[in-house]
Amino acid sequence: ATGTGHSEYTGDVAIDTTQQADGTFALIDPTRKHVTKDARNVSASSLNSSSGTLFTDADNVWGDGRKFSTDRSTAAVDAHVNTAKTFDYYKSTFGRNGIKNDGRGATVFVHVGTNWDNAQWSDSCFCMMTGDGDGTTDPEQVDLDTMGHEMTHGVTSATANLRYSGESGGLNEATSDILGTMVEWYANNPVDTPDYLFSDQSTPPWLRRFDKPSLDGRSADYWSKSVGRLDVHNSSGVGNHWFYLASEGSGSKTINGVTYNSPTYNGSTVTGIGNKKASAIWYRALTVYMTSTTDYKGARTATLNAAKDLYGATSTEYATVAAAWSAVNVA
Ligand code: ASN
Ligand code: ZN
Ligand code: CA
Repeated sequence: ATGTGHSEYTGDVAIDTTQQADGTFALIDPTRKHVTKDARNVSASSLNSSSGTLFTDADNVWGDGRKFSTDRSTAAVDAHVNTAKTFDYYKSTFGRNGIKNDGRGATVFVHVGTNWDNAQWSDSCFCMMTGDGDGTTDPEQVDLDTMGHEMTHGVTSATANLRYSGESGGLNEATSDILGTMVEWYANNPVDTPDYLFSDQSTPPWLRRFDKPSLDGRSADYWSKSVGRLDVHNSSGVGNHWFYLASEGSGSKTINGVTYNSPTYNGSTVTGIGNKKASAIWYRALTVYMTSTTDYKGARTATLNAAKDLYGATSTEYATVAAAWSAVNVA
């Protein structure tokens, strides 16, 4: 069935639901197969896929469109439709049928924990878990790039399975930031304009950014031999910065009203190939060439191999991949 959702972040949206035997509608996506549940404030570490309660509704009109809503189904609208958008991005861009490419849908939890200002993916639960924000400035963690980020952790687990520590952990996080952001570019929603800012709706003005990751005060702009000792959400900066440079190039640029200024390690000027090509190269590298122990040097090789497959060894795309890695000090 198709319901109406009064979402928190993108206005009124169509929402795919399933009518049950008792006539009520449930947040079960009939084609993409994900199921959205209320975790009832149980913590992330205590949840499994049978925890919580399925959202049901009599008239198939959901939510009240407000942040920090007392209507618990409001965050569920965003989580449910943004998971659907992420599924559609993978299907239409890469022909990928869900997280494991087997059509299986995840369980999506909202209202996890108490004032839990976070979201995460769990392999063991095959779940996405989202918290309610910090209760003051950060609302529910169910916006599109966040849901794209978390679902992408599932895709990474099912493919390269990048180990979640050291440089491979930074690459795992960068993969989720990059492809999660590409879901936002795919959706191209005028209410959530595509950008190179991550978690800009749910952690305003943004949690991380791609043009100069160090602007968050923690992330690395460039590779160094100690980069793998940073938290994985900060060593990811090297990969995120590569993605920005490969997509948009170095220097200053205003895109959809946001001004970016991207520096290079070696003082070079990089000209971008656009984010569709840069992300297609990353996805092929992830799914064909990267392994659990790939480090930044290995990511350079993996993306060059992917660029060679997609565009040829003498292409502008191949040369740009190399130039962008050199510009983040991965030689
Ligand atoms: N939001 C974080 C992530 O997806 C949560 C975590 O680090 N477990 O990376
Ligand atoms: Zn992550
Ligand atoms: Ca964003």
